[in-house]
Amino acid sequence: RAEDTLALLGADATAFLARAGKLHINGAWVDATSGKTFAVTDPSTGEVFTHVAEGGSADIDLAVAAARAAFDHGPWSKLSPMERSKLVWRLGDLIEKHADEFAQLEALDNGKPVTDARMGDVTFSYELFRYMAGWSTKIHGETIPLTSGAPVHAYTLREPVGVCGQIVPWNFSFMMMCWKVAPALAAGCTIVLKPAEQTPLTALRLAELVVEAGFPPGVFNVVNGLGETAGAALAAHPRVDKIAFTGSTEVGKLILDAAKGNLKKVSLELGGKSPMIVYDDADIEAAIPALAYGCFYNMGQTCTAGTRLYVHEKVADRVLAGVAEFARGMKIGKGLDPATQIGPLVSEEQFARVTAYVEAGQREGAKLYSGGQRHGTSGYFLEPTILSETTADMSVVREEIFGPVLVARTFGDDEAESIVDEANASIYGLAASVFTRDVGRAHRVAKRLKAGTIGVNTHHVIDPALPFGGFRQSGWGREQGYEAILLYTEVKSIGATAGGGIC
Ligand code: TXE
Repeated sequence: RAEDTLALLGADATAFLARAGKLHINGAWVDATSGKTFAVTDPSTGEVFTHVAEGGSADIDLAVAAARAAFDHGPWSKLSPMERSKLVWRLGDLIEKHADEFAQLEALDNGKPVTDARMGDVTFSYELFRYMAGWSTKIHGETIPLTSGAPVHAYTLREPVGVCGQIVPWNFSFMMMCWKVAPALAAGCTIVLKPAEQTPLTALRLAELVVEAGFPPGVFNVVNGLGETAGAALAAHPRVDKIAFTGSTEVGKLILDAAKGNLKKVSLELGGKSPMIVYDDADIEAAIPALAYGCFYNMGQTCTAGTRLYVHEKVADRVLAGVAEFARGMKIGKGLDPATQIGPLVSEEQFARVTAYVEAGQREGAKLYSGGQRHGTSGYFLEPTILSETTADMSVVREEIFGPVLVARTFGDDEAESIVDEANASIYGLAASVFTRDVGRAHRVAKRLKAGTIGVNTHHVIDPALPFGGFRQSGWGREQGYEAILLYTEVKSIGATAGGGIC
C-alpha cells in the first residue's frame, strides 16, 4: 500500500509532502488559476499518494511574466558575477544539506533506488551547482581586431540569453532539472520550469531552497502540468527566449515546431539506443558489471542506457551468462528501501510499453535469454531482461524501449570492423561503448562510433565538466561543462570609434 511506502520517508520529506502541492511563481506558492490538480502515483504500489496543482497556459503566462520582469528589470539583472556565483554555490550547499530528503522524494515519486538517487542523482547535482558557480565569474567576450584595420575598438560581450523555458522528464527528474537550472542561473538567465507530470515533487522542493538561498523572486518558477497543455504553452511562448528540453524524440520535434513562432533558441536532449561492443580480448570479469549497469541502471530508464549488446562469439556465452547472473543478483524492491537495486518502472503506461516490446521481440524471432517476468503482484516491477539472437531489423533493436531490456547479438572475426557500422546504424547517437584490451582498437573504434559520449571499458560516462548530448536524433546542443554556458548565453559584437567614423 502507498502508506507503507510513505512510512519509509524521513521526517523532512514527510513534512515537505504535507506542504507541497501548489505551483511556485515569483517566489511564492500559488494555486493553479483553474484550481485543477492531478494525482501523483507511487510506482511501487500503483496507488495515488498525493495531488499537486495542474498548471495550464494561464499559469505559464504568469510565470513567464515573473521571469521576464526579473530578467529585464529585477535586482537579479544587476547582480555582479561574483554575487551570482555565490548564490549558485549556496544553492548547491543547500541541496547537499537536504540530500537525503531529495533522494527520498525522488525514490518515492519515480520509484528509483534511494541509494542510487542519493549517491548518483543528488550528489551529482549539488556538485554541478558548485561547478557551474565557478563559471559565473569566467564568462567573457573577446577583443577582436577588425580585418580592415579601421580605427575601431571591436569586442564581444557574452550575455545571458534571457527567460528560459525548461521542460524535463521523469527518469532523472531532479538531476535533469539541475543540469538545466545550474548553468542557466550561473549565466544570469531566469527560468520557468515544467517538470514531468509523473514526478512533480523535487522541483517544488528546489523552489523553496532557491528562495532560502536568496535568489530574488521571479528568477526560478515551477509550473507543474501536462505536456500537451503547460509544456506546449511554454515551448510556444512568445516572451520566452530559449527552450531546453529533455524527453522523447517525438516530443522534441513538437518542441521545435512550437518554438518556431518567435524562433527562440532550442536545445534538445532526446532518446537513445546506445550500443556496447565487446571484443574477445576484453577483460570479461570487469566488463560484466559495467555491461549490466550500462543497461539496467535506473531500470533501463536512462537515455544513455547501453541497450544494444554486440559481443564477439568467442566470449558471448561467458558474457551473456555473466550479465544475466549479475542481473538476477540485483535486489528488486521499493525504491525507498536502501538495499534496492532495481525499483519499479515509473508508471503503468511505461510498464505496458516495455512488456509489449519484450513480447514483440520474441514474436519477431529473438530468444528470451533471461528475465522478462513481472516481479510481485503490485506495482510496476519487471525483471532485468536479455533478448538474444536479435537482428538489426527487429523493433527491439531499432526503437528505444526505456526499460531494463538488453538486446544482444554475436559477431565473428569477419565482422570485427563492420560491427561498428551496425552499431552506428541507428536514428539515435547519444552514447556508445567499446570493451577491449587493445588500446589501438579502443581509440579507433571510439573515433568511429557516432555518438555524443563514448565509454572505453565502461559505459556511463558523465561529469559536470564533460559535455553531454547527442548526434542525429538524440538531440541538439551539449549540456555540462562550458558548453552548457554557451547554451545559456548570446554573443554581442560591439564596435566603438573615437567619434563619427564609418567602419
Ligand atoms: O516522454 P515525453 P514520456 C522517451 C522514452 C519513453 C518515451 C515516452 O523512450 O519511453 O520517451 O516517455 C513533456 N509540449 N524518453 O511520454 O512525453 C512532458 O510533460 C511540451 C526519453 O514521458 O517526451 C515531460 O515533462 N512538452 C527521455 C517531458 O515532455 C511536452 C526521458 C518528457 O515527456 C509535450 C523521457 C508537448 N507537446 C522519455 N508533451 C530521455 N531522453 O531521457 C510532453 N511534454
